[in-house]
Amino acid sequence: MKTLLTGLALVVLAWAAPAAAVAPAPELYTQHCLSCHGAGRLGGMGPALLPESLERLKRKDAVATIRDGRAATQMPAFGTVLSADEIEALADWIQSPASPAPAWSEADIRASRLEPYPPGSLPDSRQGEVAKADPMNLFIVVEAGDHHVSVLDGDRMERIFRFPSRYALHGGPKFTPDGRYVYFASRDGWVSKFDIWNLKVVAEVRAGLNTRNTAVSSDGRYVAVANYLPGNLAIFDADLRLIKLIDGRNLKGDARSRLSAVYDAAPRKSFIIGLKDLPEIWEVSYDPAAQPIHDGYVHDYKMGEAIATPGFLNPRRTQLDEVLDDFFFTQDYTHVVGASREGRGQVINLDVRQAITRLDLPGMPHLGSGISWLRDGHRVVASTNLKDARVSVIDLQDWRTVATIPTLGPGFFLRSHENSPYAWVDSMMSPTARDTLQVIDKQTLEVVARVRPEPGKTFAHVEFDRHGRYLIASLMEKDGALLFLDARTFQEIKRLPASKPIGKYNLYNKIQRSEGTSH
Ligand code: DHE
Repeated sequence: MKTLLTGLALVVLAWAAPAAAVAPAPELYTQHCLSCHGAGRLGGMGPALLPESLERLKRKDAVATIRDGRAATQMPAFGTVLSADEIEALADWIQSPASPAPAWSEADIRASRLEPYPPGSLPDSRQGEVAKADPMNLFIVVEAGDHHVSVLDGDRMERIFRFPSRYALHGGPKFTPDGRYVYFASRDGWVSKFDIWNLKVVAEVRAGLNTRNTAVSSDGRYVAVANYLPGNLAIFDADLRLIKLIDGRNLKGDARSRLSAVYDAAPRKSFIIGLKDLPEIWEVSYDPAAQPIHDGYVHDYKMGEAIATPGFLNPRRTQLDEVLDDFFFTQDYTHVVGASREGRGQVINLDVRQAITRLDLPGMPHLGSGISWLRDGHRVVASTNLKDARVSVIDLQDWRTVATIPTLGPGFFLRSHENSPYAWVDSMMSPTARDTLQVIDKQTLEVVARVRPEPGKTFAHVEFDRHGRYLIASLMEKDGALLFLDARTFQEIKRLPASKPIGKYNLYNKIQRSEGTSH
């Protein structure tokens, strides 16, 4: 009887014990996260923690990051400081909309600007290791594993410099025409201007809270940044001083859009801008002689001298019948070959400002990584597919699909060079074939080789050297590598260790707008 009573008492005691209190997530944030991730979750030393910034992070990974921290970063482990319930509460909270809604005004942009090396403070000639290299055969490499950028001497196949970048750079870095400066955009909106001749970050600005990419005008005078949050296009001068913000609104001003990307259309002296939520494509001229445009739009951002010439730095809109946000441009930039979110393709003529034909492209073409070349006297464009194991090849004269090349899996990037008979495609969207690059003969349109250096490890994104003699491909792993492959024999020549190298960018190919790479 005594034992039974004791047992009952224990049960009652256990039932009555209060559950450990879970502090509200906003309080936990203020106490543990704010010093690095910033007020309003807008980011600071650490990245922004807004749903828009965390779209790519699965909830279970957010929980694991808070609990275990992140190796090789400043993010500590909170597993011993916070309870499991508190960690769950924080993970939920950072993935819910911030209140008040995050804002990033002109004043915020201007106040964020940093200029460690003002114009004129560094030598106007190439210094140190850069002076010894062919300046046009340098490569810039974005290493996402530990958020660094490397500079490679393409002739010696050596890394000559490595520096920490902003958190999560994305998209192609963009070069000035003389090859001295390169601009990087981070997903959190930071744009950094790097002086390649002096190996120094010379200016930075936070252009938005969630940024897609950046473009540099072909005269090197303007830098345009496409933002998701807030949905706008920010235009800067070459030293990253804000000139103008163009809001992602339609003509009537009653609908808004995020901007999906901005590209430089050098032959047109303009930027072309894709909209994520509106069926429009914009062209913003940076030619001071641009004709006035009377589109009825209220241009309410009247800053600086940019509006002195109407039409100049103001959007010219082409209305579409559906939203397009992934593009390939013909070499003269007259035509945009675009795909909708559902993968439907169409061709838009930027001069007549309308769609001229639809494309027969199944699956989800990734036209943004399209490349072109001459085949039997016809210029063709090839595109990978994000859903299907195929590369589509389209004739740019009659817009017919001339071939569908079967691949091992859905691919992301396609690359070649004027001096190479081959195009290289990955299958990085495939769980089983992401470790293999395939080599396509540009004339027969057949896969002629497969390169699989490390089974099971993601192997993707290729960039040729300026002469087309070799190419560099990424082993996209935390302890990854840059593999130098002979362009004719496909054999490995050399390997450099790298921390999840993503994109590689050859100065010459980018500045000359090689037909085999993106620009
Ligand atoms: Fe990218 C370029 C959009 C996911 C690596 N990516 C681009 C560009 C756009 C874009 C619009 C062109 C920018 C330019 O040239 O200035 N990317 C998107 C997406 O919408 C998508 C599918 C989803 C997203 O989260 O944004 C996406 N991209 C990725 C990745 O997951 C990749 C593989 C790894 C990463 O860094 O996030 C990735 N994107 C890249 C790279 C380029 C790029 C390496 C530049 C390619 C080049 O050679 O120029």
